[in-house]
Amino acid sequence: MNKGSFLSKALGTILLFSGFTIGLHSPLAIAADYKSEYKMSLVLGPAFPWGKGGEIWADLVRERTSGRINIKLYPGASLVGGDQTREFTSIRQGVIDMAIGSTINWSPQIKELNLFSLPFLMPNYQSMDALVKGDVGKDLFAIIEKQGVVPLAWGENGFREISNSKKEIKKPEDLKGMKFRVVGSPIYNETFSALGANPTQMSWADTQSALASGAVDGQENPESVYAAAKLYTVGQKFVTVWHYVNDPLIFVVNKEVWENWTPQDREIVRQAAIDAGKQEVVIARKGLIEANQPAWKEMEQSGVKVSYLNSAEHALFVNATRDVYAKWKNQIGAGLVEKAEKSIGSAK
Ligand code: X2X
Repeated sequence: MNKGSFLSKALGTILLFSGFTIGLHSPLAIAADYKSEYKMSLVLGPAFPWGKGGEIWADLVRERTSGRINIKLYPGASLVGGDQTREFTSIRQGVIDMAIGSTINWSPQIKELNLFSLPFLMPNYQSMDALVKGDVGKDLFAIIEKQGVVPLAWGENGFREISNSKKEIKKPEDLKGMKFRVVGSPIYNETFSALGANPTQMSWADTQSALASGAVDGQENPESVYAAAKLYTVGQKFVTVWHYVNDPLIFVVNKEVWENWTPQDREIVRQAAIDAGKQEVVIARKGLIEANQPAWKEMEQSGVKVSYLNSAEHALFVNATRDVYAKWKNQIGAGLVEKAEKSIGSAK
């Protein structure tokens, strides 16, 4: 081998090697390990604040990763056949890559999330904020993380108000014998039973037709859900704004999916979740935090009778559900509930 060809071979090897190295570290090579689509599970689609939050999150991630992470929305809990109470298990198992889920739907797997379903725990938005932004929120994220799911940010479904097709509700006796659709955690059955009603557990997917057919008389959901689903068109003409619970939303990613992303991309996804969560909360509270709650005023224009409780009426509902609260305080963990009570007390 002459000197010239040796040099050119050596140069070729160096070029080949450095080219290989560059190739490995280029964004394209990394993207090759990524899925072409990440599946995001949601119960409600972009017509609702919840799904809008999902859309914002997915869009921010796509923009900020230049398309390396491409997320598709699957509303209607369609990845679990509409059974929203199975969503959390499917995220753990990797059937779902990421999700924005309600604490109610995940509480069958994580009992501590029933905290937000304790009747009349949170009197207002300040108490909700105090919980999710404070130590309670941190504790709950640690619990979720231990279950193998990575929590990133909080959003909000909203204060859940009661509606029905029969009559105005102002006191617990008014619920007597009425059939109510409730969501998938036993605490709702117990709360409605304590109020003298006849609760029946049902997924959201089945709820609208059950209301339309009269199989159930009433339901409970935030104003944004009531309005976007036009529940007044399926006979739900009576609403009582009683603020008995508020379900936060949690933005999460499956752990393996998370670990497969570069640290830089993880940070992008986390920050996008935080940004989307903030925007989603603003959308969810629109028309509800202003004086006179214009969102409910608008429903009145659709022929809905919207009722509010004075403090004496409110106290009757609190008293009627006191035993449920006490029982579930222990189930959830008295320590966590006391921390939440304290946090709410100092937020007032
Ligand atoms: O099913 C409901 O009522 C809903 C849409 O609010 C939840 O997923 C908790």
